[in-house]
Amino acid sequence: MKEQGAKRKSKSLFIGIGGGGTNSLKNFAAWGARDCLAINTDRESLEAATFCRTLIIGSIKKGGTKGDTDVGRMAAIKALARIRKELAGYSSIFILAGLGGGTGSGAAPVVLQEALKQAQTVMAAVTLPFSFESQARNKTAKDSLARMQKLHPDILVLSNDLLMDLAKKSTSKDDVFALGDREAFMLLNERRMKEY
Ligand SMILES: Nc1nc2c(ncn2[C@@H]2O[C@H](COP(=O)(O)OP(=O)(O)OP(=O)(O)O)[C@@H](O)[C@H]2O)c(=O)[nH]1
Ligand SMILES: [Mg+2]
Repeated sequence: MKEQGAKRKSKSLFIGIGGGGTNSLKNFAAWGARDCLAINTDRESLEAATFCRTLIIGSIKKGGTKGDTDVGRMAAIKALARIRKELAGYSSIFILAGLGGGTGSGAAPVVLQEALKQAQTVMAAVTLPFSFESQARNKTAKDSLARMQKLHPDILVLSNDLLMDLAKKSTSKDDVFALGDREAFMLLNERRMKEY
């Protein structure tokens, strides 16, 4: 049985985790996502996220985890009570993260596990790193995705390489990311429609 939690006006919560996840969330908010929450270990990045609610996890003074998944995961586990409070009362929860760094890759599986306890509909949309990014980042992303898929089958996986292929040659990196965000936004909304 799912927990009911506090009643909220909007039923869907969009969560961006880490730097990439927060950037995607910014696009989602601009396109009309109402309840948005950014979770990060990086204070500066969160301070700039004025378009949404924010939740700092961990105790890093400056910057993020610098690619350390264990630090990202532990930060989320220690913040679980606060995360639970933020997620309470939503029937749909959508999680966004760019996998490959330490915060998104470490914290997203923890947040996903909590979301599955609270909401009827849960979906995640994640990006895999470009192949020109380091092997370590690609492995981090693969491991994190495997962890998430073990918890839940409904994970939308976008490949940054493929997005780059689909984009026009002159397109900037931000526009390539926006292309993926748009795709994820459409698919997640389709899922929300099915709830009614
Ligand atoms: N979709 C999307 N992906 C991004 C963006 N920025 C970075 N990424 C991808 O996401 C991966 C993870 O990067 P970040 O999100 O910055 O990492 P983080 O989760 O904040 O982790 P740490 O900074 O290491 O603690 C990168 O390797 C990129 O492939 C973005 O704006 N949008
Ligand atoms: Mg970061």
